[in-house]
Amino acid sequence: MVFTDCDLDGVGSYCVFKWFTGNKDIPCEITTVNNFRKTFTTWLQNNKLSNYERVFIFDLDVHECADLVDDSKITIIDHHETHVDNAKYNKATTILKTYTSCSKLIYKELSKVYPKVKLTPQQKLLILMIDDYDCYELKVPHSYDLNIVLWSYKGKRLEKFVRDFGTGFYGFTSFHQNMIDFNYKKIARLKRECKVHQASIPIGGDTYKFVSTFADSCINEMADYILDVHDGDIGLVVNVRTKKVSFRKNKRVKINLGKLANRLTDGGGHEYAAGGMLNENFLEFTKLFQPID
Ligand SMILES: [Mn+2]
Repeated sequence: MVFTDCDLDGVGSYCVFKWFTGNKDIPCEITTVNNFRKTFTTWLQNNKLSNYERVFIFDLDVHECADLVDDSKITIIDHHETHVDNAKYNKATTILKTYTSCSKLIYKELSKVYPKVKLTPQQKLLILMIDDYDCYELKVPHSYDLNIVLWSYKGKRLEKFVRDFGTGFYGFTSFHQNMIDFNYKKIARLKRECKVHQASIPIGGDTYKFVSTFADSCINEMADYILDVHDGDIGLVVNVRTKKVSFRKNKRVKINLGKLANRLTDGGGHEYAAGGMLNENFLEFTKLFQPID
């Protein structure tokens, strides 16, 4: 049984794991860090750990659920720095390393365990694309579009991704291309219509230019856009629908967004991408912002 993150790196981790183990039908549930406790306890109501040879958890910082997952039946593989720093497990088997993606970490680790398994160029390309997207380098062609395709699926995302890319990346079909084109049009509209606010905030001896906007989709794109157009240091995207705040930054800025998101919004994440909740503390913080014409 596999539990994995619902994002591109999470579904990719599942694919890579299947390639190495050769198991075709491994049951899998996708979830998120925030929903993991609920997903796992719901699953436990109808399942027993003892009925499974092994249960894997990929690409999820579950250190706050150690009471649930610290079991000798469980293997946890993750690349998030916050997980590496805070992990306290006694019984579970773990591979926790700060890495650009969990998919690549699984590839590196399982290559050692299964030296006879040789992946195809298309499988390796898929890992490369997912890794490139998860660390948001965006140097590998189409890694960005691959993520759009995943999030454009309506329901059964994991199953559809495995159907389309479960043997590696062989290019996009016209069906995928339509999803990608539709997304670019939507982003162009959101950029035209968005309102931006800004504030200069001193943190630890330096002053940072914060820019913020509202959006309930295309969060990365909108953050990049406002950072770029208004030469911001730190970009915030507020999603009023989900009551979440996303943090992104200009590459030149040396500040850990995971820690900042934790302080401002009870959240967390990576150095370069983080998120949290739209809480009282954050609402107070937004009073420092002024609209940009
Ligand atoms: Mn990841």
